[in-house]
Amino acid sequence: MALKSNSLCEADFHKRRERLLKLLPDNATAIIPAADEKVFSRDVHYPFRQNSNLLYFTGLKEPLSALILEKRKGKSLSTIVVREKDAARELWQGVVLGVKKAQKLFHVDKVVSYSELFPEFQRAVSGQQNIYIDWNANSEVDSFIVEGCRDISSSPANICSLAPLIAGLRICKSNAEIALHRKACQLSARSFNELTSLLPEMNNERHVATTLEAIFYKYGADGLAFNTIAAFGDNATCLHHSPGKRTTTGQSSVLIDAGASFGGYAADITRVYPLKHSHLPPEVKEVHQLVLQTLKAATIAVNPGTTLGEIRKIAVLELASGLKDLGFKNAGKSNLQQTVNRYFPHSIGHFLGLDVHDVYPPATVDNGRGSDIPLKTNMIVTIEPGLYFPTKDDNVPKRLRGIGIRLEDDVLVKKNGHEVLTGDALFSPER
Ligand SMILES: [Mn+2]
Repeated sequence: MALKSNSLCEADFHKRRERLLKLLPDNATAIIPAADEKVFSRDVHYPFRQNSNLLYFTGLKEPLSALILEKRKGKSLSTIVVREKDAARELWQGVVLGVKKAQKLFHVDKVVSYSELFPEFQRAVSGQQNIYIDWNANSEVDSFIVEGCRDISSSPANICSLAPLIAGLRICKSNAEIALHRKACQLSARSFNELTSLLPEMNNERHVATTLEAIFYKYGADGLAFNTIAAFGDNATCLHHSPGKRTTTGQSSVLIDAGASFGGYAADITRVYPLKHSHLPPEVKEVHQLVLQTLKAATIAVNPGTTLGEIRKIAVLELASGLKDLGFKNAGKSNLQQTVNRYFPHSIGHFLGLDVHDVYPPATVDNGRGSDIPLKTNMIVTIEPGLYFPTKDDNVPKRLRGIGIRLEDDVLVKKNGHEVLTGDALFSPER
């Protein structure tokens, strides 16, 4: 059981809690629960993934824990809830922190055992005017709030979502977080490069995905940032293809979209490589070159003040002129840019952090992936243009049907520009 995110320490987590307390109005309580443990089958669980918000404010990786922050008449109170120690259970499930150790570790006012969770919630929300909940992390806590809060609170309380307040804190990264991201990106890039020399020996998509994951762990990853995508041939035209049994027979290329997490922070890289040969087939190479050129044009545009929406427009222009060269004609009423949107149906990128599709404050007009948020120094975004040509589409030149290319880097916004954190990941294999 590892408790803390690598180079972050309790002083960092304490500072974050203080910042959230400052954002809360007076006479308010905020509740951030641990994630649910998800059942795989009967008494077997999926690997536990902590609620990123609890991780952000405490570093706690255990299920059955929570953070409660209160402000009453100007005074603040911080409470951490942890599972009590139990030797018989710990024999099976591993050692937990326990109340006594948590009291020493955390700079909080109170530590309460999990068996006291609901009475503690009742006390914490009683008489408060505003109750802020981190919804959708824990179904038991959600239903407690929905069913119980109205009866418990002596005055009619406002129940609101904590998500916008927390997203505002998480979106710009501290130097310590950037160091962890950099490490996640570097080890992921190095793993991609190492994988390329093993591709000629691979049997099927799952073999490719798990081989890359093994290399992540060899270099010290603490997990996967998301489920690895490995797609042979025309499987790459499915954006989130799950690696399956497809073998290398008759396949010339693989699209891999994957990333390690390090210290809890995500990397997210996409590359397309030849499987057996040192070069992609010429028609795949044509599309690859266009997407690569688009990636470069879009990456250059990453600067403070610009938005992902504006960067996408640059990418669309680049792709539109490229499609013309590839032999696409204006289809009926739609112009080339509309044609681009058909074959590039996603955003140019997303914020990156503890979550691979990281949080961003709402109140944006696009209701999408935060594409109208002006980028600021120390935000991290992905840039990932792609083109996906279906196998059956008469508007696509025949030689290009069934080709899917996406290329993706992770980019740190800096005061005077940007830094490509995944720049070590080569676009062609080392063979
Ligand atoms: Mn991505």
